[in-house]
Amino acid sequence: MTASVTRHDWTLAEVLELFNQPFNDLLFQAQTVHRTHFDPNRVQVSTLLSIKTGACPEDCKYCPQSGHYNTGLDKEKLMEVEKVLKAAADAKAIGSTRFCMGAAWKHPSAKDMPYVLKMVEGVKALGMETCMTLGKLSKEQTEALAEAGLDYYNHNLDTSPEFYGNIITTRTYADRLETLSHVRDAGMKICSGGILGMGESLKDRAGLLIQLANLPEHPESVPINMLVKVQGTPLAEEQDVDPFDFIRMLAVARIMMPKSHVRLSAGREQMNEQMQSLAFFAGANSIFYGEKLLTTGNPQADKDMQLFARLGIKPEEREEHADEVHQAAIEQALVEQRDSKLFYSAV
Ligand code: SAM
Ligand code: DTB
Ligand code: SF4
Repeated sequence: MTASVTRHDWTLAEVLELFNQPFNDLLFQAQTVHRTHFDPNRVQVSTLLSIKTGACPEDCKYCPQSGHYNTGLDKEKLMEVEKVLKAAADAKAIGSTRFCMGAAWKHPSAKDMPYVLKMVEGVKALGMETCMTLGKLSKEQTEALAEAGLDYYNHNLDTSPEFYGNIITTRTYADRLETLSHVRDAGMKICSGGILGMGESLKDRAGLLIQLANLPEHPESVPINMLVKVQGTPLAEEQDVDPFDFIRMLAVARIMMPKSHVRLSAGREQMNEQMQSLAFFAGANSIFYGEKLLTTGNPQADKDMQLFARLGIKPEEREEHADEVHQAAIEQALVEQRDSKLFYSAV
């Protein structure tokens, strides 16, 4: 197989073969593909904000925001536009280039759409890339978001079609595919991936990647989440994913979707730095940056900058100004690292 070919006809047998290679062979192949299309020392950084939290009518078994489970989460109605723009400006100031706004909705309502559109316009005006994840979209809503300047829409397939019904019963797989096709038709970029650690089999992991890679165009962004186990959700007691199996998933995603950004997404707080560096070697080249995901924790920004500095990784740029901000953040992190003698922590 040629390392850099973009394909849309993956079969289960082929993908299982990729997964079942010896670990070193898989990582070498993934890193080779990665280097064909990307600077291996650049990682894209996005920041998340929950613009409407909790009381979601959907029953996704992994999700702390579902109204079906009692997770003790503080519910919040749609945030004011000004507050969202302030959070975006803060994210930009620490060097994030993309701002992702998430709402715990089945779908946006007609009443909420004007506010959501203003958020897109405002974040765009700050010079950041915009991303939203608001649930199912109608064709008209998708077009309005594209017109307002939305760059990316995040809508995860989450798992294979076969396993999906064990996790979500209130929204179908076909609904999700339909939303993704509206997003494409409106000319926006797609961010779509899934979660590991929900009790799925290797076949289901392969099945998810096949669904994503066999779309007419690969999603530009593929978030691979490690389940964040939240008390009160039905998946709170699921078994941990073997760290090497998680790395294998990233590597296979990299090989199957060679030109997509693969995001080392939720769950980084539960990963040590060695595992994260292996994830970057496997071809992950995007992270969520900032101390909170939507409702759960994420590593502190300065910790991430220190890790980047130690690995010689630079945040991916989108404009001149961001360059200066990132450089300053990296220099600051290096100083802090020296001060805390982190260089010697491995001995
Ligand atoms: N409500 C919208 C929807 O589901 O389309 C948008 C927000 S939802 C929280 C976005 C994605 O976050 C989900 O599709 C899922 O993949 C991921 N997610 C949610 N809870 C998670 C958890 N506990 N651990 C890992 N990923 C999670
Ligand atoms: C994605 O794939 N992961 C992000 C984003 N897309 C919206 C969300 C992760 C959520 C983790 C649980 C929480 O913080 O609520
Ligand atoms: Fe609602 Fe999204 Fe959570 Fe599902 S993942 S319960 S749709 S917020």
